[in-house]
Amino acid sequence: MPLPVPVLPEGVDPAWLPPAAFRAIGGRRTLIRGSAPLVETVHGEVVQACRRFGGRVVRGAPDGGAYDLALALGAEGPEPLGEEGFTCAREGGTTTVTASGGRGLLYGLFHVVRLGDDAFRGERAREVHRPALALRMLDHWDNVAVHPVMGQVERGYAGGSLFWRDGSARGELDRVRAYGRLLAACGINAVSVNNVNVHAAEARLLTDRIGEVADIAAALRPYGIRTHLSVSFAAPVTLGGLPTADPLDGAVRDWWAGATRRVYEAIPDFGGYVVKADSEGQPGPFAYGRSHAEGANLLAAALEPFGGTVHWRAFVYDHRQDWRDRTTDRARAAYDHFVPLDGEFAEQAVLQVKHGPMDFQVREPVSPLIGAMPRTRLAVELQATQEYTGQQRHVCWLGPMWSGVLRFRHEHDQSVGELARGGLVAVSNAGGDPFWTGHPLAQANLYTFGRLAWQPDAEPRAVLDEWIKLSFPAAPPQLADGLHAVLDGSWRTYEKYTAPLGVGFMVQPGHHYGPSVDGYEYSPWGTYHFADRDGIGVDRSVATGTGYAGQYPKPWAELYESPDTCPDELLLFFHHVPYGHVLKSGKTVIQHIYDTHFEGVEEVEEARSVWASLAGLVDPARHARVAERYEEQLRGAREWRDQVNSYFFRKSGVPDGRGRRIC
Ligand code: GCV
Repeated sequence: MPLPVPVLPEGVDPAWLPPAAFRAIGGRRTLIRGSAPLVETVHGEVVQACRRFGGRVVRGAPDGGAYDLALALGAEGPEPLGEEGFTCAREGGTTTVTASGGRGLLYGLFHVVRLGDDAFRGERAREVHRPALALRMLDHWDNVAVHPVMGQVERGYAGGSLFWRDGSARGELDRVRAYGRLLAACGINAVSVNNVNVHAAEARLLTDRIGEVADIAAALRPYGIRTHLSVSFAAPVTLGGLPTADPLDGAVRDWWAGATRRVYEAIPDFGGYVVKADSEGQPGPFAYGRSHAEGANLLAAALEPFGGTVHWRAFVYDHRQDWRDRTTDRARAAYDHFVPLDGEFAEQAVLQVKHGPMDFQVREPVSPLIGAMPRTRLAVELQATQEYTGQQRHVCWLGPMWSGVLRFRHEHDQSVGELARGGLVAVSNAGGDPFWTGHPLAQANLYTFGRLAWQPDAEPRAVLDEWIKLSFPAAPPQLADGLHAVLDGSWRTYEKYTAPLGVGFMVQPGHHYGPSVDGYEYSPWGTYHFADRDGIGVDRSVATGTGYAGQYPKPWAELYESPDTCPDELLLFFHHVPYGHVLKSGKTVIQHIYDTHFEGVEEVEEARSVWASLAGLVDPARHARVAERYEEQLRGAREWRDQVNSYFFRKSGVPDGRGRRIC
């Protein structure tokens, strides 16, 4: 039986799957062969498209006619396709997609949707498509109950949670299924449904509330998405009533084994656990004098009989640092904690590493940990939710930043995309907002994440092009050009008007929106810029600083070690330099700060007017929402410019070389 396509609630945006995206398929004759649960999903998709556009679908044995499209589960070809791969070819007027698993066939269908009419033109040589990374996951930082400070979704800028509301399951399972459909269409195959900061209500999802998670899993399953859960390391104590959560304690091991068995009884294809331990106040193995490998292996052992995985986060650092202590460097922490444990993690344990050493700033170097644990499965974590990049009030398309991270090569000529054997993860930017992501243009980040997780060396601009074509199927060239104009360079624009040259933070403490140059300067969180009257930046060299630069292999360690060779965009992350230091661009640091902040605001003004010119080419509600957010972005960018420029003018006493007014 074909599975009906989920119906979106009135007013909810179809994002990159508007009905018109299926026009090319829907008007043709399609044959679907094979039997597996996800084939019913594929069948349902094609049936709906044909109903809308007048085509025909035949299931099972061919009826003797000719077909424009054949979607078939079949025997493997010369190369293994696995559960998720597919082939696509066109010969004799038929486009054929074959796969050996239902997920592969679903991804093949969405491939044809992306190709549109091109899928049905001329001949196409057989192509094999397989995801580079087996796990492509979104982590939701959704709270079950509304947290007094963080709200329903920690760092959420897209309305409430898709899953939870005021302590209960939200229960809108068709919407969850529609979410799964969008995710499958860009290649995402796993979702963790609750915050890594596990509060009391979330903790119980593991035990007596597992049925609520099972309902979500059932809604996501038809689109090939596996469900994961964030759990608390202290669960044996807080939920199990044991006196300890010591990972080497037999009763603790038994408790996790039993709890995990019950999870799999409820959700047979459950993906596994996500754990934030000994991090920002979350409990962990340090309390028992145990290592993080011992902690992770405890959960890995519980999951192992069922094929599940524990994603153990490497975000471990001292958040109660004394700002006077210049020897402690937060950037060093993950490497210092975890590199000595390389080779000690069980096979079912994946170490999940943030892409940079600090915390999702607009510019950071790639974490040195990613290249330093060859005997450990690593997953790389990105942040689609725009905590530090404009909170979905500012346009900031992160494709170029993520692509730069994934293409970065540590050593042995392996890129980050290749080293991420445990998968690519993003903190989700989606929620209950009718546009899913608060800012309608932030949908592009979610889509780009999925496509880069499938193919980490994909050209981000080509991915953006796909998103534009799918989301706006009838887009005249003027709209596509306009969308590129406002999105392509938006990350660099954001960087220009915020913290300069890789130094990071300078945000309002707590909520992290808007400028506060000294907001974190005397704080325990370890996030400093050390600006004084002579200069700015953090000396992380081996010779005179914290030694962080030495955590990289050559050539990076040498390149970052000296201000003469360090790339401009990371200069202040690695070095404390005088305001008069001349960058490779030929400008002094202080003039660079002034210039980029003026330019950043001008670029937002320009983008705002490009967007205004697109009125009439996009639907009025979307146009109005984006236009309104541009007003806020421009206000915010001016505030950033004026606070940052004034601060450095007052510190340095150096006037702007171009004589512009600095407040
Ligand atoms: C979920 C940053 C964020 C926190 C987040 C943390 C993490 O510190 O500000 O909200 O907590 O990262 O990644 O665990």
